[in-house]
Amino acid sequence: MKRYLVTSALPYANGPIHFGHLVGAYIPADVYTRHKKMQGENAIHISGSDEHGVAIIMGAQKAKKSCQDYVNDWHKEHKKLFDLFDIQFDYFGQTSAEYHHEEVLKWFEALNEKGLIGPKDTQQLFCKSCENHLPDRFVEGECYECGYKHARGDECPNCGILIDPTKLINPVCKICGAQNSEEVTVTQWYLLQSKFHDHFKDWLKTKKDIWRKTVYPFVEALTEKGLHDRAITRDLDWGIDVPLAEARGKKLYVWFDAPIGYVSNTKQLFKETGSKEDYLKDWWNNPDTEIIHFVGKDNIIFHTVIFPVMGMGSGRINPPSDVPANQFLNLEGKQFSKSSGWYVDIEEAFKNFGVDSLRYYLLSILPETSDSSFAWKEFGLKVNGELANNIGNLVNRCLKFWKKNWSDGLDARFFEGFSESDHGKAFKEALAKLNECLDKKQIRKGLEQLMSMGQMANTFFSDQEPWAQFKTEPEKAAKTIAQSGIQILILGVLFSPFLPTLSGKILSFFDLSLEDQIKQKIYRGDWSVLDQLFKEGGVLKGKPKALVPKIEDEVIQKLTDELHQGK
Ligand code: B3M
Ligand code: ZN
Repeated sequence: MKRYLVTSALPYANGPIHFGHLVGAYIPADVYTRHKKMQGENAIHISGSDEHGVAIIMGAQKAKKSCQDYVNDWHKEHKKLFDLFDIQFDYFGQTSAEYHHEEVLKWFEALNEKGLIGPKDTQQLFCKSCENHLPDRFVEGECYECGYKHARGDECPNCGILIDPTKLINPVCKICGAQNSEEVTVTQWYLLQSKFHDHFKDWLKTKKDIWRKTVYPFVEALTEKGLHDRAITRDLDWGIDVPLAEARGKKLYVWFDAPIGYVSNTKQLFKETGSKEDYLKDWWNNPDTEIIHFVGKDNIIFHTVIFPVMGMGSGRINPPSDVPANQFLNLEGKQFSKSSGWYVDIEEAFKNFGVDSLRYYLLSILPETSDSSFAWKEFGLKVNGELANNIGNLVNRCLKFWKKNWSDGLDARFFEGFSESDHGKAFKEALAKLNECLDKKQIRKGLEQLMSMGQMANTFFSDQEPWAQFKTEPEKAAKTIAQSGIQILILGVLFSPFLPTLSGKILSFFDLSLEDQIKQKIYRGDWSVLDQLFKEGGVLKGKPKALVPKIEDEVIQKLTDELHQGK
């Protein structure tokens, strides 16, 4: 049987999660994994904190904390936020943990044995004022390709090229702020990717028709002329020790160890749950496993080139089946920027609107094919006009009518014949399309498809006019409500990957014991269970109420004003 190993980029444990992160990796990965689980597939979602590297060291210095305390604190923060947003992981670990270090050393040794790691002398910047080596983000300067003033030593955030820090124009030390660096020669160990070029190319070609149009051509163009060897060691005090006597005092580069976190966290999952599964043989090295890395577009190179080379080269794991990278999310067309006040406080947004409305809006603007934009006005319009109108109102109207007129329950016969009815058949066709979208990881389109099913259920309800039927032919009204009720139950199940909280609320109105297996059957379109479920008739629990609170115009206006005033 197939297995689905879903990963989402390990967030750096050095700052808050924002909406861009959520739509870039975590929400899509969450929806996809939940979808696969609902299909009854064997799927796991793995992630964790990325806790090494220069950015962490600088952050800890600024916060006046030890690196370990600093990353532990952010790790907790991130977990809390993911919980608020219903993002579910089978394991969310830490790369500073012992189990991770052990796994990384095995990779280094395997690659070294295969001749894919070797030392080279390189030119590096050294700050003469504070006497520190300045790799990666320890140095900033003008980009020699595009002229952007704040290119970092590892990459230029403007044009996206990987930067050679010694070529930066007017380099500035990020530790002490001095413009007083010199080039020095140091030995670093390299991942000798150039040796792996032909093998890599043969593999990459197999992805041509599978990967997104925003991913494959980009990777192909980037690797056309050959793979570059990449330094995987650094002169730092925080990180994983390089396991070579000649490299004493050096640490492994954060991008070498971080993606291995997917693998070490899988191992740890099985260890902690007492599972007999082997993380390599049964999962990472199993030809039946689909390995899927959800990442933002700035992480494409690492997940489509370097990590696959590390995996294939070491022989420890298979390369990914798919890397569904997402584009960027802006705020009203401009990049989010906390320092200039152009941002949205995510926890406050959660307090104001709750998880369903925010997740709904974020899902509806997922930057799957191009950059997209968050805007408060649109948020209000979509939540009120789509989620509240289409779904919330229908559930409320139908179930209230049911409760009011048949509080002891509706007779079983009214629920019969759903699958064979026109409205049931149309629903099933739509469900097949929804499954197809999600299988292709087109999550935004999948949500649109689900909302169109909501529309169908609305049309059925209004066309039948149960309130009018009730006056003249109460039996007909009973049938309408029962059949609408089934549609609502199905919608409730189908919402579970997208809006798990809303899904739970909808399903909680029905006095039914909906075990996972039953839900999975409904999800897969095996609707014979419906007859089974309603064979004693249909009873409602509790009091139906509005599920999606309307958002007031004044609230949206206030948030928009505050944003533009930079509050
Ligand atoms: N922490 C970069 C980022 O958060 C990095 C991803 C690691 S995935 C192995 O964008
Ligand atoms: Zn300095």
